[in-house]
Amino acid sequence: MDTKQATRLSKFLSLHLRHKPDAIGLQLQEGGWVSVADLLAACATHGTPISREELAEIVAGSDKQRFAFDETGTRIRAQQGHSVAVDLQLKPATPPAVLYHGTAPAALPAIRREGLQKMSRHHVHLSPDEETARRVGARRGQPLILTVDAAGLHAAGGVFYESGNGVWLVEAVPPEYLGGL
Ligand code: HQG
Repeated sequence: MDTKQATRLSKFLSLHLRHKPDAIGLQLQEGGWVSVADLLAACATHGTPISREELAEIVAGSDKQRFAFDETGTRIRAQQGHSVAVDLQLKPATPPAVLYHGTAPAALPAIRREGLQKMSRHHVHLSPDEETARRVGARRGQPLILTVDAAGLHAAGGVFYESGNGVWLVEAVPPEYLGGL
């Protein structure tokens, strides 16, 4: 499979495993899982046939490890980024002292006022390093990188989760924990 095709299929999977499972007749189970067999059947029925081998290649090759199989290999889920109601059953974890968030300069006035909000997702997404944050922010043009005093927010009761692919998740980041504003 070439990169272009892998990206196209990965986007199709992201759309349905995070946002619109019902559009291809799927329902996410607890933890966000769907059966691999059901997923492949649904993809085929909806004009995007994917073989098991291609699916394995996409999961293994995803630059951000967007998807994961369960331990039996019979179920799959998106590791983060959902907008549908789903309990990923992640365990709270202690974050590194500093995390990063890449955003667009246009969002800055609102972020100064309200801090980082989860917007349409379940959590605010934070990156473990500046480079990753830069890539996230660059999706919206010239990126602006904010630092997050994760240790401070954690000490103040902020609950952090690690998504399994290095993305840190938190309900919100009040402005006083942000640097680079
Ligand atoms: C901004 C992708 C105004 C926030 C990425 C961001 C990531 C505010 C946008 C993952 C705000 C939300 C998540 C406020 C936050 N006022 N704007 N108070 N608070 N924002 O896409 O973090 O490729 O929901 O800065 O790589 O950009 O899909 O979040 O710009 O890991 O796997 O509102 O999605 O991963 O945008 O990206 P998003 P994000 P995938």
